Amino acid sequence: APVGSKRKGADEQAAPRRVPLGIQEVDNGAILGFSAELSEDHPGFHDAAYKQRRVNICNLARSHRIGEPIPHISYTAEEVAVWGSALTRLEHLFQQHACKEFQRSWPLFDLRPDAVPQLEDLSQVLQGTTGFRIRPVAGLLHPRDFLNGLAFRTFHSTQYMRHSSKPDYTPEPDVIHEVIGHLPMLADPSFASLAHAIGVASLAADEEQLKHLVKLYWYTVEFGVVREGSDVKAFGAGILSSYGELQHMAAGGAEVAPLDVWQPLPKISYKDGYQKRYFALESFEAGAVELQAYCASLQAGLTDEVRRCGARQLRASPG
Ligand code: TIH
Ligand code: FE2
Repeated sequence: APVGSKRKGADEQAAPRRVPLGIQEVDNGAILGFSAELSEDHPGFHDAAYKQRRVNICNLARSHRIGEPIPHISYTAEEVAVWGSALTRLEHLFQQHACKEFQRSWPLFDLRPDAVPQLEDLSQVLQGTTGFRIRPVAGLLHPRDFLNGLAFRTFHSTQYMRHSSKPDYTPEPDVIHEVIGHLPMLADPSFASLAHAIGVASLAADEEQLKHLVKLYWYTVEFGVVREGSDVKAFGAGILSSYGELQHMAAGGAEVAPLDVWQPLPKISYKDGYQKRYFALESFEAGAVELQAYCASLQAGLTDEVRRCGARQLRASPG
């Protein structure tokens, strides 16, 4: 039987869970990790100035309310240097290793090495393409909250910079990962509708289904690759934002397997470094159809009330 499709017995009551009807009802305050409290193995753990900086930026995100502009951050010279070198080095690899959808959206954001862009400006660009908007967040959300955000065309994004001692790979999301990895893909209409479908499916998913949905999200939106002729190109943000991971992928450092959305996927981990296996879509369009089919199988479980609200959201957004 396909994973995540287990049916509840007629008399087995599902645990009561309040399904958000709009983005205001999605919690962005409950942070699971990668917030201001750095673990002992974090490269910034012994850097007091870095830790204070993380606290300040996380507090700004916590105080943000929907509808207000995203707080402006004055990035330090050191942060700009980390950004600039990541951008310059990654850009050299994109032409050969990023998928065509990514390359098409890339110029829209006009990213430059001499300034870290502000999320508010980027959110405006995004809203003019696919209707997605950015909401700042202090760290890693519960996966249900994060995916629920996508249902309302909202992408939760961190604003802090990775530590300067480890610019090529960080196990946590940071502003480089969000901006360089995620935003160009979210500006692509077919990718955006896929991300939206995952979001709507998450509204309907029970705990078991959510686990599979999170893996599908991870092996596509974060670490997906796609075949273009005889080449394999990256579209996952975790590959595109990391010079180390992108080189690893380009050098064939990991196995590439076809993605079957109905089959179990490997456990995900933030701690094991570069991926050992990437999952490939045969084409972006074909993969999106498969993923949407899985998502639709969950959406069938939505109540009419939530479905109507989702439709209102769709009409309300320009994309
Ligand atoms: N490893 C990525 C990077 O260095 O940019 C960040 C993340 C990807 C997925 C989760 S965190
Ligand atoms: Fe991400």
